[in-house]
Amino acid sequence: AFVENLLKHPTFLNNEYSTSFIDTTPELFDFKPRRDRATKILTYIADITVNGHPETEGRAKPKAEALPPRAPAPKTKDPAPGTRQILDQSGPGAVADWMKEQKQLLITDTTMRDGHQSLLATRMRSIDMVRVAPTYAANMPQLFSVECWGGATFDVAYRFLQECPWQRLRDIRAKMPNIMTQMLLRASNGVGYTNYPDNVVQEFVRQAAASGVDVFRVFDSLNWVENMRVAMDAVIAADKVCEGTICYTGDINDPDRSKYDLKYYVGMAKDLEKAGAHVLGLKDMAGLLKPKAATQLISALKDEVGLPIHFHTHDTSGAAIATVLAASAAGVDAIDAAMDALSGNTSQPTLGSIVEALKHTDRDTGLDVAAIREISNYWETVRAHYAAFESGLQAPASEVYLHEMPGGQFTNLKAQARSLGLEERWHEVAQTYADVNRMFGDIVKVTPSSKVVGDMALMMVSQGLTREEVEDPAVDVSFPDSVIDMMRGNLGQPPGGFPDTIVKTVLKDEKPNLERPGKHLKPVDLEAVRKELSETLDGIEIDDEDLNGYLMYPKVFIDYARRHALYGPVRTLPTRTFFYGMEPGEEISAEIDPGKTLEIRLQAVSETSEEGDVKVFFELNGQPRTIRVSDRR
Ligand code: BTN
Ligand code: 3PY
Ligand code: ZN
Repeated sequence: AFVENLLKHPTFLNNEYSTSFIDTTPELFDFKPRRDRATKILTYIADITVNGHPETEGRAKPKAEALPPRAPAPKTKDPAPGTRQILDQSGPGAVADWMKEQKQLLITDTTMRDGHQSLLATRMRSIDMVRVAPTYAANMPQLFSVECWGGATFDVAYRFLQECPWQRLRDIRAKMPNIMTQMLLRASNGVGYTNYPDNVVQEFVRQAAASGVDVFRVFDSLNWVENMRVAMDAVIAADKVCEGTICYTGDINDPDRSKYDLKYYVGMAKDLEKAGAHVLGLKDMAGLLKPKAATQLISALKDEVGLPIHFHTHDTSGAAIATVLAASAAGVDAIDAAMDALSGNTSQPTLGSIVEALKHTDRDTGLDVAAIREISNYWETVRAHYAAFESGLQAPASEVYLHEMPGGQFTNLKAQARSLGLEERWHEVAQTYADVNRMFGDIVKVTPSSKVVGDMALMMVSQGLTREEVEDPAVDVSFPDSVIDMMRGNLGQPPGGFPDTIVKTVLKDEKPNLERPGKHLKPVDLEAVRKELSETLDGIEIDDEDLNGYLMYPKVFIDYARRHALYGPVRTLPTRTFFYGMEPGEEISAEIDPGKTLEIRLQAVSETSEEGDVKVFFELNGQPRTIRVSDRR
């Protein structure tokens, strides 16, 4: 009866309905409105066209002449076999052996993960990646891996891009069948900011492997190997490549930073080898490893550890390429670089320039420089559409050796400082960040520990507090929640523990937990959570990917799922349309299923009615459609 009722409603007969319609005629919606996906997408476009996208409001706009990105043509329909075939046919141990046998420097392309995370606030949409994946497969089959998942991309996909991160992974995997995909996993912190129960971490790794991750770079934000085992074991059980990773901080040659000396790193590497890593990751998230230190560190690790070594750095200082070349000369097996157009500054060093530097040497990468230039030109046209998320960073800077902020955090913290009115005091924030690090006992700073240091630094600068004042028991300080949480031991322990002074100042009489946090977290009843979530979302089916998304980010996932029910598969829209809507007369297409494409033309936009509604007139595959949205401007 309700369906009839709805279908006879004059608004529906006119094909005019909108979100506000749902609000104003609730009696029709005691059952689920089953609007088709095309209508949902049109509703989204209409809404953005009229009201704008909250994420780009007030930000720089792409140039009107910025072209829709077109991927370079794949050179062959039949891509040469690559590392993925070694993994699938012979397993992760064979990948590690193969790495050690290679003379050439192996290269991971980070453009689809750390590149845009570090330069464009992680805002790159799946469509811009998936479109070029076949070109990677055909034209760059010698790549060791493509880092395209994990880190901050997981929650940003749901939270800001209204798309499913798992679908991104499956789509890239399907279109790039010969190159290993790689993800960044924060060990027990998953792809979140907190320690998850062991079975949540295990389930997440199982699903990531099933959906298409080949290489898992596993790190702990305090370099605590004890806290990495659950994640590492899960990767090993899934028969994927476990890259057990050291986070590099300080300077091995600075006597003032002797906590993080050569011996420390070699010791940690041996622990990771014993823990079952197939590959040793060396993650220099802030870009602090200097060329001479790279020579010493890589040589020592090669001598003392049997694993192939994979080096990751950031070019914040401008010196990263020198470090990469030193690491290469010292025998590092693989390194990370970003395609030229998304490289440099807080991102990875420049892939094409590394390949050129090694040409005609004994570590010649074998990558095709013409193919690199073509793909980089593609990324250049993609980047133009993300002007709203550019940081405005003008130049590399040696100040990174003072503050030691990770590349992925730098521009974020700068934006946070701006929003607190502290933009003009950025150098003070940088100095305070360094002071907080010392106050916390000189810790590794990488997600999530870096966020804790950043929260504390911003609080101190905005309240005008010095380290001495914070440590003075007579001064009453209200610490950020993240600081209290870390001092309680909820992210684990740094080497040597946190200093007593700061623990007592923050926790007063409360005793911290010095054991592995996961040891005290109850396993989650996965099927009970699935059922509950389904009920919250009006009975929709919750598959394993959804469940894992929810376990990482409950609120973010629910908001995403609710918007998805309203707006449909908006990931299929071109990036300009997604962020800015359409202009009258403009035509776009959106492939909502393989072979099922919507041709959408925006005809006109009406004036705002007295009720505050705007009519947006479309042609959908040649048929007129009108969508009404409320004007919230
Ligand atoms: C959000 O702010 O909710 C995340 C981004 C998705 C925004 C969509 S755009 C159309 C609609 N209007 C809003 O204000 N939010 C959603
Ligand atoms: C992340 O965890 O997202 C990082 O990029 C850390 O460097
Ligand atoms: Zn990084």
